[in-house]
Amino acid sequence: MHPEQGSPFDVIIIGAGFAGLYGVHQAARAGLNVLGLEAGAGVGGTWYWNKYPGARCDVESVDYSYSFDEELQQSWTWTERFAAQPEILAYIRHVAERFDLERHYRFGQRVTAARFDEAAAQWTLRTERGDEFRSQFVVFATGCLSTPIKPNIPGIETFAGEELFTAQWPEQGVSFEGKRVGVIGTGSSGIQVSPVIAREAEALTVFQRSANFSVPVPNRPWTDDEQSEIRATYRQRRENSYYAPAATPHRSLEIKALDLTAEQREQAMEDRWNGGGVLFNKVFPDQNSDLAANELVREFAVAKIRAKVDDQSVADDLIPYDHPIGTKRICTDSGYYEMFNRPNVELVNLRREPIAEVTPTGIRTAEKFIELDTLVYATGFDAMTGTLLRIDLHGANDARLGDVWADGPVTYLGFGIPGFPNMFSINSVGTPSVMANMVLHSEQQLDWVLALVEHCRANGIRTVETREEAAVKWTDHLLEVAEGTLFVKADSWYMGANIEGKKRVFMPYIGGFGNYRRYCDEERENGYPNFELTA
Ligand code: NA7
Repeated sequence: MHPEQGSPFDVIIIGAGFAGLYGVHQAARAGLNVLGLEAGAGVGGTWYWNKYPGARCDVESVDYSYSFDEELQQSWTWTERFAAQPEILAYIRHVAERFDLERHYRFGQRVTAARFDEAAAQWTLRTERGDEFRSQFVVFATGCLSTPIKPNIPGIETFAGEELFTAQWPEQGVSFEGKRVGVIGTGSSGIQVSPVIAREAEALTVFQRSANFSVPVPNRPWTDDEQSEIRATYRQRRENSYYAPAATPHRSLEIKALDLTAEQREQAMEDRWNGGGVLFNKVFPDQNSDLAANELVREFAVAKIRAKVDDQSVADDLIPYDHPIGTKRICTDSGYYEMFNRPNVELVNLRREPIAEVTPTGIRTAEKFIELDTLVYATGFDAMTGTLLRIDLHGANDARLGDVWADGPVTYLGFGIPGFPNMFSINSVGTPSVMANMVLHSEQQLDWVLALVEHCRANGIRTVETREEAAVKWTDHLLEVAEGTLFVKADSWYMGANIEGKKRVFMPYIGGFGNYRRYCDEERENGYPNFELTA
């Protein structure tokens, strides 16, 4: 038991990823008695858990980093344009050390239950270890993609070889030399890890249920001149990002796809393809809302896949036919399609040849048996709601979050859930987090929440709770915005479609980070009219 457990904290922030760490830093700076709780043994969040070889961010390093401290951003040097996981984790550790943040945290403390006591206006959190912590406010900075899922395949528990999850990669790393490896899953994680395994393993079999689009990452070291230029113009770069659609300086072209000539379109797509996935997903302003515009982009990407793969029957299997391009997140790879030209790599199209069973020594499909020493699960996450719903979370009147959200998640601006006073969820359902640069998004989220906490403390307010009608209206609005796009046409994790029995509803706010931020600003500037503040 820690000595602090007895006395309540002003605020407990759960998670030591980009969001949680920033929140703890700003709360401590504001003089709040803050505690951080983290399930992992160290800081890093997503980048702590997803240590698989090949893991790399698709947002440029100089954007995917904190902006709140000019000295920090001037003194840190990103070596590569698109940072790999080890460098991002080193950066997060550097930030934790620089601002002495670990002293506020208890690590290895997974929160399993949370309950609001109305009489005391206090939250009690219980962890897996059985420890309890109390606070007036609680902030869930627990990540959008932080609950990995293991597929439900017959016989999977009988596999006697090595089992690995990309989202829980062993600290000490793994050797694939001389091994026969199977990778299940072809989203961002499977597409990044497979080429690395292929280079080392005796044989690699990729089990693909749905094909995805992937754009090669145009990674390279930053030159000294670029480093100087970035440092000189960093403030401006951030200004250009704070109200931008994806919280980076990059925007789509202003002219609609069909208003350009064929040559102009081709050139635009080529330029954006060469800029990486997060540029290619927004070449034209109408790309994600108009099927004809989308089809042009799709055809371009299909031609790229065909040009990379020698065997056109394999290329046929690698081309997605089930969703408009971009409505599932476009992946970022280093040699994924080319990998299928190697003699030691095989693609199994599970749509044509489903897995019949996993046995102790391999996988039997409808057509053959594949012997395996190692099975890698890159099978995704119970996205956005999964982590909160796995906590036994009770708000006012003992309401359980699982019941309140039985018909789908309802939030006001993502932060507030009606019936759950003094509780804030970060980068949640109803925010553009997963569509934007998560680091700037996290800064915005925590700044907003901590300003509200400060407002409460300055005005003697004991409880703050979002109004139900505001949450319903916001949730209707985000669905309405989504309905105007092609995103609702895909069976994506944005829609909850990757989890059996999960309510199918579009979860992120797709109207852009800048617009979302303006709604948040307005709420704050107007004195929080959509929250019930009780003295
Ligand atoms: P994703 O993108 O959810 O990918 C998971 C993959 O695993 C996807 O190809 C799934 O196919 C596949 N999957 C899941 N269950 C099964 C079963 N039972 N059998 C075969 N294949 C299966 O997760 P990632 O970790 O790659 O990426 C998540 C995000 O992280 C990404 O969007 C970026 O934002 C960063 P499906 O498509 O469901 O048919």
